[in-house]
Order: sequence, then structure tokens, then C-alpha cells
Amino acid sequence: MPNTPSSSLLWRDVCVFDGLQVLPTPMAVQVRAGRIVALTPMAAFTDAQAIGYREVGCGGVMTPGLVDCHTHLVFAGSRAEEFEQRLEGASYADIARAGGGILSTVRATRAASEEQLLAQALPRLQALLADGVTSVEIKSGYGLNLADELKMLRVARRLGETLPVRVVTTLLGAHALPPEFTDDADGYIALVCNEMIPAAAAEGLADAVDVFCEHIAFSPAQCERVFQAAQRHGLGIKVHAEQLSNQGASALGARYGALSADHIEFLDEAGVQAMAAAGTVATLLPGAFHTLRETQLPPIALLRRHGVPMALASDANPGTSPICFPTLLLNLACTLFRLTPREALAGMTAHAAQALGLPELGRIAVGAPADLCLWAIQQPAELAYAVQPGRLRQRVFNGIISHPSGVSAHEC
Ligand code: DI6
Ligand code: FE
Repeated sequence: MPNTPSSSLLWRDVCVFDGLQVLPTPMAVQVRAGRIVALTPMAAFTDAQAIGYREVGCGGVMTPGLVDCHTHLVFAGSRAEEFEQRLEGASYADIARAGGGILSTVRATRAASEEQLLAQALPRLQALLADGVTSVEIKSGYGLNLADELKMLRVARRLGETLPVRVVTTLLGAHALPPEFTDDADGYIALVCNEMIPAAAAEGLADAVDVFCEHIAFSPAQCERVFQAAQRHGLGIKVHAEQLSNQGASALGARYGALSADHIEFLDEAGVQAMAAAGTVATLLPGAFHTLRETQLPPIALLRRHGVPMALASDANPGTSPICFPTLLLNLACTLFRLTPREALAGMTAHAAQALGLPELGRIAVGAPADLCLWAIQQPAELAYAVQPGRLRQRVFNGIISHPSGVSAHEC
């Protein structure tokens, strides 16, 4: 029987992590027309309820489809040489100031065609999907001129048309100062505000706007102008904040109702309080922390104390997080930041969806879109505990089983 969005599917006897917590008893999960329509404890599930449903699995752990809410998946070239320079002692900031780092990826990305960028990004996105991702945010930020930023966003949109995944796009024009604007950062910010944001909004190419607020990138005052332009065009706001130093960027973002402040290793308590008051999500990026051999830990205890939701994302990018392995990031969040496995899983499901402004995603709840993962493990914590590819038994996107491809059921 073909598996279509209208299929009625049933899983029995699964251990459910619902996006926030592990449900206490084994469950039956039912999906119809792309939505979750019933979630029933096995002890209460009757054969009559199964009528009209095709049973496609039983046993194992079911989680929401993973949500990777911060990636830079579209880029050309490699930064393996820079990796070696850093191992020999050069800092990320040193390399950036010398015209390497982000700007070296900008040169390669500008030179690449849309087709080439698509071809290079596809295997990265496929790796995310093979490890359970059903929604992904993709940023621009390696074009740094109007045409190349829009080119990147078009590639991101095309990725979502090519593979069974929901793609959310973010314009990161204010990522680094391009060489054409050396000594004229304000002039470049004017280009971002007056040309890039209006064009991306008019063409429906961006869902949100992001900035890199840092001493090697843009000042809080410059980022504020970008936030104002984003607001004028009805786009969401995100911020690369407090990654290398405390600039007050998280609190600034919170004042503009930012969906999330990301990285935040150098965030202080005032910033945490501002985020709590505004409902801004804290996105933790342990892949960048690990790759840069960072030692300043994000203020996890303060975030917990003030009730700021913590999302967790790959930050997949060629410089600071060349990692397309979501369940490894669950592990790194626990080992490096001491998140609990439950917090890490919520960070890549319900809280990541909140960081994208799409709160109905990342949940296993009646009425939610049927984006689901069935894992060949006994308990949800194993996803964070062990680092092991290949545990994804089924991936369901919008009610359609799309992994493993061509297989629509397994034996119980
Ligand atoms: N912070 C990061 O970690 C990425 N961007 C940013 O603002 C790194 C991007 C890169 O190095 O290519
Ligand atoms: Fe990033």
C-alpha cells in the first residue's frame, strides 16, 4: 500500500518522549492525514481503536522529529586548513582579522553557482535527516552582498523542495564585514537594512533575520538597526550573541522580542533575566564550543533558575562546527554543558521549535503535525548517552514514512 499523507498509521507499545518529558507508560500512537490523532496508554488501547489503521511499528522509543534550529548548511569550500592553524595556536578571532575564517567561505560561496551550492549542501542535509531531523533552519551569511545572500536563501528553499524536511530560512547578512566595505561597517549595515532585508522579505526568501554581534563582527548599535529593519518587514529576529565576549546582545535581542539568542557562553545574569522576561529561547551550540576548544561555559544554572527554555542545535558550518550529527550534539550538550538527557532532547525538539517560532512542532501531542522518529533503543536517554549512528528505525515527516527509504513497516 503506498504511504501517502492520508495514510492512517499506528505504532504500538512505544516509549514516548513527547518533546518535554518521557511519558510514564508504553503508548499507542495514531496518525491520520499528516497529524497525530491519538496517543493512548497501551493498557487502555483496544483492538476497536486500531480498525482502519495500518500498524507500522511496535516497541522502541518514539520522539518528535528532531528540529535543528541553527545551521549554516549552505556554503562552498572547506576550512580544514584553518582547523590545523587553530590546532597550532591561532585563535578564531586572529584568523578572522587576517581575512580568513568566515571571509574565506564567502569567497568560495560567491564563486559557486546555485546548482553547486545545492549539490554541496545536499549530503549535509541528508546526514541530518538520517539522524532524525524533520525541520531545519538554514542561514545565509556567506554571500554578504545582495545577489549572493539571496542566492544562498534560494538554495536553502530548494533544499526543502528536494528532500522531505521542513526548511526555515534566516537572512544573516550581518555575519561579517565584506571586503568591499572595509572601514565602512555602517555603510554595510545600511545595505543589509535597506536592500537585503526588503528584497528577502518581498521574495518570501527569509523567515527571520540574524546578526553576529561581536567585537570581530557588528556592534550592538549596528545590530539594533538590523532588528528595526526586520521588524518593519515582519521578520523574526535571532542573534548570535555572547559567543566570544559579553556585548549585551542577548538583552538587546530580547528588547526586540527575539525568538532566540544563540551561543551565549559569555551571557550574564542581567541578560538571562531579560531573556526570561521576553520569552527569548537560549540556543546552545556545543558543536562550536567543542570545535573552538572553548572553556567559558554558557550559564546553564542561571538559565534553569530563571526558566529560560534551552534549545540545542548543530550550528553546522565550515568554521566552528563542521558537524552534521544531531545525536552527537545531544551527547556533547550533556558531557560539555551537563544538560540532563531530558533537557538535551527537549532542546532539540520542543524548545528548538519554540526558537523557530513554530511551537506546534517538536511535540508528540494530539493535533500536532506527524513528524516523528522511531529509534531502536530502550529508553530516550540512550540517544544522548551513546554516540552511535544508525539507530533511527523510522522517520516520519508530515505523516509519511520517509526513512528508511522504500521501507514502510518493520516486523514487531
Ligand atoms: N558564529 C559561529 O560560530 C559561526 N558564525 C558565527 O557568527 C561560524 C561561521 C564560520 O566560521 O564560518
Ligand atoms: Fe551560527
